[in-house]
Amino acid sequence: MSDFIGKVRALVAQQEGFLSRKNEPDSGTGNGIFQRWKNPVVSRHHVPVSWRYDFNESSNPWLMERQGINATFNAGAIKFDDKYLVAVRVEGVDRKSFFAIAESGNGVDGFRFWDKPIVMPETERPDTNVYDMRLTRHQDGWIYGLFCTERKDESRPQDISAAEAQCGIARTRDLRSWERLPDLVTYSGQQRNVVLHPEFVDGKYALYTRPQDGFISVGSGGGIGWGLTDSMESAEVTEEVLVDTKVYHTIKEVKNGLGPAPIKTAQGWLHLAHGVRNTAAGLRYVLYMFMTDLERPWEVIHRPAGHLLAPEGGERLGDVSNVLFSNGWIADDSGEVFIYYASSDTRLHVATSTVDQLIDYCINTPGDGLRSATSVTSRIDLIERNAAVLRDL
Ligand code: M1P
Repeated sequence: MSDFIGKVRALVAQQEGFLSRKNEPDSGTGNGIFQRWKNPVVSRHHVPVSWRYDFNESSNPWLMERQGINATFNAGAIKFDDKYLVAVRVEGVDRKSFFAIAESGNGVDGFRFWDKPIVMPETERPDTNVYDMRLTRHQDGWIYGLFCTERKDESRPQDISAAEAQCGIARTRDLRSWERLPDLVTYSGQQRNVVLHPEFVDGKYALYTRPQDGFISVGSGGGIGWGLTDSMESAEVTEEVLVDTKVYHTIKEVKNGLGPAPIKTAQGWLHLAHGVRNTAAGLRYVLYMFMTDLERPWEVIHRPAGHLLAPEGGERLGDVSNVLFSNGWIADDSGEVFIYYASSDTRLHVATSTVDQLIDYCINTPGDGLRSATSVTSRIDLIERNAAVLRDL
């Protein structure tokens, strides 16, 4: 065996060892609502070495990593053929993102990428960058992937950084071959974080939107929107109503956006979203929940105050620090819920919970009274109810 082949073997074996690592619950983080798991479930080290190195000695005598990977984050998720699949946003060192499916047998470890990234067809107007796919298994029988398509804002040719975000749409039956459909048409300037509701509403497809004036700033865009379209083959939302608005001095003061498609329960739809506020250290992204009415999914019925998950420890650091973002979760038939969340635009984690716990969290967590005084009243109420229990201990 040549020295070169020996090095290739060592690379493959090293990665195999890494991929075989078992994950375990992070014992310090249980709070009765969810359980974080210790290791990220997908990191750039999970990306197959054959996607990064050239294994030909004559073209790559130094065995250099020719096409590095920068990050693996913001993944859509779905249970498919009894496996837990995540449609990962893989970002190369060239800053271009693409989608790739990683699969696990138990949802918490052993994630392995399929043999190749997804080949996402383009429209007549090619995407510069695609990312953050939300997967929805729709009542019509298709699996839809809705994602952000980013292109240069041609109306501002002098500004190199001027970008435009819109909602790209594709569908599949097997997650391997994808049919690209025309981008969503809305009458807001830009769109990101668009999510397809899994069921027809009044015989139409229903979309959660996030209207925004600019690429980063939502401007007059007031929050998470809702609109209907007759078809996904030429999707057009003519009217957006607000489901969950941004609110002064809350975790979603600057902007918010829906995460994955909602989970249907007997008590209503469970929603996971991200809320953003500004700080002296930059934007802070946290995850929060709310529930909407079963028949009228655009009407919020429970809105617990504050965040469900916020960046902790190593999660705080990465390419875009102080960010948690989620666009994928899986609810098993058993009621267990796997929340896939990314930290700081760098790596993907999992936290587990159950549908019952998340419903209880949404229904019984006090809402935000929007003033310090109301927060104190609510906390004193809790302290006084607990005092009786503590007395009898
Ligand atoms: O960098 C944090 C996130 O910023 C954007 O989300 P939003 O449009 O809600 O601000 C997206 O680019 C997302 O991918 C990214 O994680």
